[in-house]
Amino acid sequence: MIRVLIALGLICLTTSVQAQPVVLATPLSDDGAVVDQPRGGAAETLQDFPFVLVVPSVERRGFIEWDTSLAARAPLSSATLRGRVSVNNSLSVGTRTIELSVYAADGTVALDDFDRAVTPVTTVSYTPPADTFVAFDLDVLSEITPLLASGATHIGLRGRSTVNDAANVLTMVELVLETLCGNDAVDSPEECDTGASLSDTAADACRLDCTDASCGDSVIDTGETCDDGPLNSDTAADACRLDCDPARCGDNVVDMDEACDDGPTGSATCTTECTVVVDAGLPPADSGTPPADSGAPPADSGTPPADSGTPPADSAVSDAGTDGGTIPPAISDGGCGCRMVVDSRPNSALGVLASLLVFGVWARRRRRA
Ligand SMILES: [Ca+2]
Ligand SMILES: [Ca+2]
Ligand SMILES: [Ca+2]
Repeated sequence: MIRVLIALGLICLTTSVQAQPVVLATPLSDDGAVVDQPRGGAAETLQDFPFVLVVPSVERRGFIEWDTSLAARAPLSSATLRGRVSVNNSLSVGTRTIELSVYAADGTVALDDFDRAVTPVTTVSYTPPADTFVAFDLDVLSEITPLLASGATHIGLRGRSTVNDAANVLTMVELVLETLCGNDAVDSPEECDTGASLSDTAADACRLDCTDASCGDSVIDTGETCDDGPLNSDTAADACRLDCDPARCGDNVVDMDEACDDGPTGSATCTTECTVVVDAGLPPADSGTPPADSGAPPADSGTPPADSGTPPADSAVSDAGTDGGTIPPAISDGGCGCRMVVDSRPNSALGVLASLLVFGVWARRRRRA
């Protein structure tokens, strides 16, 4: 029985613990009053304090601006504007009524804030000297959420008197923004929440707006080859595609080094390798490569090559002066332009001797006769 009670107690304790919202820092950027004196036309001067006043000769509108950049992406769970409109001059001028509005600010109170477009939130009234201030505690979530969503990095409060009064001033004002994103518990409509480890730069991390890492968040996560965020495109050449895969042949976009791209199945004119199909009815383009050697020698025509008539150069001549005198002496041809041939055969010498002997016998017989 005791164990059952302890268990029930633990269950109640567990279910009663709720993750607390995270209060976002909203540091004061600037405050002051914009003065229109004389009234009409553009405002003329600035004052350091957020005075609020309207009389026939002058109007002062009070402004306070906060840096809300931390709320740029975090989905807000609450936005509260608290403060007072206090007397700066407690003259009895009847009931004073002040309009309170919010606006997308830039962090600096300037003359052009006098006529800046605003979103009215409420009006507050009080009656000095009996009252010295009127407090306000306003839920402004529905008013500032669209301003932040449109890109505002600062939020401003404007106080404007709607009836003639005496000087008032905005005091003790704070803008409190809270979010459930970052409290380490997944609250609807969050996709994830890892508390202090939320990140817009780490791969696969839960993002600062408590959404899951995804293709298109400018971080290459698991399963992604590329991610250029808003530059991902399924139509731009060489872009990271919307599925976080790189540009490729077959994605229907002609990218670098592709002659064409008609999708994954190609077409009659473009191959699946993204090259142009050659028309089969036309001769192939000259590839610049000579035909292959068949290996057969050219047929012999039977005609010897023509004699050019020019004897080959005598290599001995070109050696002149470099060959140390080893060239044999030339044989004289007696100026006949021919070359003498010495027949060294022994039969030729015997023939000559026999001829001389016959010639000698014939000559002797002729002298005797
Ligand atoms: Ca959360
Ligand atoms: Ca990604
Ligand atoms: Ca392509």
